[in-house]
Amino acid sequence: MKGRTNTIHHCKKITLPKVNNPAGNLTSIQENQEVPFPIERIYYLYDIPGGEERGAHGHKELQQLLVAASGAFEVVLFDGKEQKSVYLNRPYEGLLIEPGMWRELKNFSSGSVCLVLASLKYDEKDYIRDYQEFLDFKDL
Ligand code: T46
Repeated sequence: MKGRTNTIHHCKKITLPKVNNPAGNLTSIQENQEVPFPIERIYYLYDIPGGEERGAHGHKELQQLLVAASGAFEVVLFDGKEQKSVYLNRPYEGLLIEPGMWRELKNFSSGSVCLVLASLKYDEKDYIRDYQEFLDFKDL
């Protein structure tokens, strides 16, 4: 299971295609092209009250692309040993998160929308919501 051995260095910010138009820009995302996985699910976080944080869990198998479709927010990734913080504030950039990352989402700007493309359907069994269990999963 790759989630056990993945590190934060397997997660990266990517630039998505942007079609510029004076009438408004457009970005498209295609499975197995801009995202390296089949897209099984799309969901989005919105109406996030100021000061709220989301996440604080890991996934065993799930791959995701996070996009700040509107506004901005910070994603902090931990692999159990190292951590990095990624700021998303452009609708043509995405953060690829590989399985086996503890993540925390914070500092949401007012009106921000976090769009998520996911490789699997929703399954609570894929979640690790306890940090010690996460470290055990990572064999740390
Ligand atoms: C992640 C971050 C960025 C569903 O019923 N279906 C779904 O597809 C999802 C994602 C969640 N839910 C339910 C499960 C909980 O009862 O919605 C509730 C809130 O989910 P959660 O507390 O996991 O929400 P976040 O914002 O902390 O995390 C979500 C995703 O779960 C997670 O994969 O990486 O967004």
